[in-house]
Amino acid sequence: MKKFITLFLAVLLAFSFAACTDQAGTSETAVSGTIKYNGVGLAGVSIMVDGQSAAVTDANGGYSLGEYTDEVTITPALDGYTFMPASLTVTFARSDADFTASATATSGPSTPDTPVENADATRIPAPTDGSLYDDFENGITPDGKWDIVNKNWGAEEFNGTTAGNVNYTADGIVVLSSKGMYYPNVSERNTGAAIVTKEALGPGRFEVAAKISPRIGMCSAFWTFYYESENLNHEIDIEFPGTLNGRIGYDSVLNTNWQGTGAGQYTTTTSDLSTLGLAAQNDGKWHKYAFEWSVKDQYVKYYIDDVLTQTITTHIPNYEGQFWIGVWLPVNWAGVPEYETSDMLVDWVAYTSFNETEADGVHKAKAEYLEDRVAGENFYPTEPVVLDENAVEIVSNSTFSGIASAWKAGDNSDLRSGIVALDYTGSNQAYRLIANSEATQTVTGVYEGFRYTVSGAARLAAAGTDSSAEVAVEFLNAEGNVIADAGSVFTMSQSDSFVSFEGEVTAPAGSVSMRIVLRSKGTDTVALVDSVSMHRVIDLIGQEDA
Ligand SMILES: [Ca+2]
Ligand SMILES: [Ca+2]
Repeated sequence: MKKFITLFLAVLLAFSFAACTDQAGTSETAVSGTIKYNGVGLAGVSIMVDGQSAAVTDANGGYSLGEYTDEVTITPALDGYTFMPASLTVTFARSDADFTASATATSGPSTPDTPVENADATRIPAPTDGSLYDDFENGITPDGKWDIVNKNWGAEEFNGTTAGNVNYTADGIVVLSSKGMYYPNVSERNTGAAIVTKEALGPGRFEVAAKISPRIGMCSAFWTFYYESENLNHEIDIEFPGTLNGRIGYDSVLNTNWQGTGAGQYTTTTSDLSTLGLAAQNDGKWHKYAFEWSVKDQYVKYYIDDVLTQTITTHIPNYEGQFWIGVWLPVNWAGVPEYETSDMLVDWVAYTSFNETEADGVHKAKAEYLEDRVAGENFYPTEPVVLDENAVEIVSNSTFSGIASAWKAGDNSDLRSGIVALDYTGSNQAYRLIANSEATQTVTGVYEGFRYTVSGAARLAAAGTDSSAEVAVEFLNAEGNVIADAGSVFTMSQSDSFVSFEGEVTAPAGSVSMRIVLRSKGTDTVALVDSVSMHRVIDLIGQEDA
């Protein structure tokens, strides 16, 4: 991973954006082409011209270069791939300078024979035996192993978990959606989702293959739970995000076990994942979350991807409990849900009993305390949903329709107080930036190597003598300082209609968040921004962590 990032940082930070107008074409790209892997465009390939970085392929594997007067040699490069041909010498303008990529053998995941877009390629193999196993190949149904949770807990003023936020895909993935504070439908804001086993489970190994919710503001968790009273609350938790040095993030994990909720009745720990060789867990990849719980030997061992993150030997629960998986809204400690939607995905769950008994100190769960949260079969999803992780909109109110409260003025106050908002152009709505002003939106939980496409449309409303405006993406470190030089991804030009733009950015080392900035300069600037959209580029192949 490190090598991959280093290779592209220089190029990507240069924000090599291609602008195209919806009027007469302005670009003079004389050499272009596409790079494909298994018939699908391969993004992120560095294009070298005579040994110098010149471009990076976009989300569709396409690239374009400027016009050259001499013969040039084009060479693609991406860690983990070889290319056919290895390089191409061009002497004239052409749009078919194409390459075919092949994955090279690595010590990481084996080369899949499925296309890039198929998430199966990087799924984690499931155990073949166990006391309880579900790969959700049949979705999630009333006659299965799970209840669907529809219950308020966490922040009182919010809406807890909502049954309607639980869905599944046709290829066996449970989708637990959370809707943040900028979700368009106000009544659905600040809701999470959870499923829970119908049975109470005793000591054993609990494993889940999942992608936790990538946005900050909700808690993604895996936990056992048995509750009779505050003094008999037996629980084992894996929770994200953690808090390290006062900063909430996905580069740490919270492991806690409980016998009661009072002081001295539980043990809680936070582990720094970087010291364990583990990536920030919202990296878009499948991970395996597990714990082993023994009453007989008095321990809980917590794991991520088979790496031991914590061993706790105090406050070991001794009551069987139901096993929960969900994303929910706690009071404060998981951060602020400044997003529209963020999904947690679950591929499979496996539980293997240690067969410990009452002789070992295990207490059976009393039936009257097992939670019954379902209101019948109507709560279960009946049709699979289609999941496209690369299409999830990162920007809240990306089209500036309605009240765009997700956007803040430069001083972080409500945008509407500092900037003239909502310029109506026909039925469309755009932001209107006045002279020397900024509108920003911050996305937290962004770490080294995270890639995003950026696209949208904007323009200068009139050509003044001192006017300019840009769309920029800045990456910030833990101290809140800009790491990458405030890179302009698009410089607006005067036009009667919106000018579209697209490109890609990658977070450099040290990133913990990014800020999207709409910035106008000059004394007589009036700029209009029609839309700004960012999508995560999740590389499912060829980004082994090793
Ligand atoms: Ca599955
Ligand atoms: Ca718009």
